Amino acid sequence: MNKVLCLLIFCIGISGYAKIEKYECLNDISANKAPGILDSFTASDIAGSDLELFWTPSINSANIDSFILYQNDDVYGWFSGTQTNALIFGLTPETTYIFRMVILDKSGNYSDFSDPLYVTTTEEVISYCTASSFDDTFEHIDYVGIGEISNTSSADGGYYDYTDKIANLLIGSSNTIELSAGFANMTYEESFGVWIDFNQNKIFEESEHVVSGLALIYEESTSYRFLIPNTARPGNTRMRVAIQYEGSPVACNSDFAYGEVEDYTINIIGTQTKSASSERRANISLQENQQKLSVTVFPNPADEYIQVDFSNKSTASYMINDISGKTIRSGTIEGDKVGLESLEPGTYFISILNGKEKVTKRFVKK
Ligand SMILES: [Ca+2]
Ligand SMILES: [Ca+2]
Repeated sequence: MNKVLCLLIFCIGISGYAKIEKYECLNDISANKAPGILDSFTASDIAGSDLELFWTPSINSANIDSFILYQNDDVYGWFSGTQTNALIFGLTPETTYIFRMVILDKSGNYSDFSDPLYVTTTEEVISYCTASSFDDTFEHIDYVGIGEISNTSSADGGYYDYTDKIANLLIGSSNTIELSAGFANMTYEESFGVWIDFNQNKIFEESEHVVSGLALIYEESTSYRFLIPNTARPGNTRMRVAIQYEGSPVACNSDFAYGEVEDYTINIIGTQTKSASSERRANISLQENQQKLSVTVFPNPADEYIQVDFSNKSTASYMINDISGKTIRSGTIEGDKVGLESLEPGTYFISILNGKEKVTKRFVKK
């Protein structure tokens, strides 16, 4: 069985019969020239509907053409030979998924499957935890200043939702937040805490605890500096500010005695970039780094069209395939939009070709 036919069956892989064929086919190929599998294959940031995968090939990446990622029995996507991570989204909460990888080397050989990686998504977190003091009459947050936010307030009843107040901050930037405490009569020793949900999973992890300090100056703001990490997800992000009398505040405490909690919004601007430990991908702008043809498709999920933003503005063509590999539509990109009329709701792959290079992105049609 030749490789093209093998791959076709490999991609179809829907019926039980086809799965058997796929297995035999890949073993036949890999028995001839197996280019190696993975040294590591891990998942992190596992949430209710998304997670991130990281992998390390066991052969020199210079010899790898593509990684083909499987989610259960379906092709999730093709990734360039230099890529080592991917954000997987649209998952069902509390469900176990099996991820496997196949490597296509630059000689056209397909590896066998990698060892399976079993990942169980968590319970979906619908909303942020509550936090509120029992009594804010003695002390309260009376000023929060960061970016465009400059909010003076009184005692708000233990908690107040100021998420309509938005500060635009650049990813990777160092920032200053100014906080001050207000008191009814006399001053007390208070502690501030600030959390920003950088990975937007609706959980304030300790790694997102950006400010922890005493509020010592009555009715004068105190400045604290913190960094927006390169791994933060772009977009509107919840920031929680708390003040507490005696002891350090925690992000989720709806029953502490004295103090106040306020929530705000930080709009993180920019693209997630490669950090020292990992390279992360934005959930809607699947930009493949280290490729000459850099492509971003959005919105995702899409409705009437997807906008294609690519680095090389020369004439480019496109091809849309469904999850089975069947070509649904192809043509030349006019402007920067590709219409999705008549496409049934579901998952598709769009390939952008500029004559020399090809980049494939996964998207969802609503
Ligand atoms: Ca207040
Ligand atoms: Ca978080």
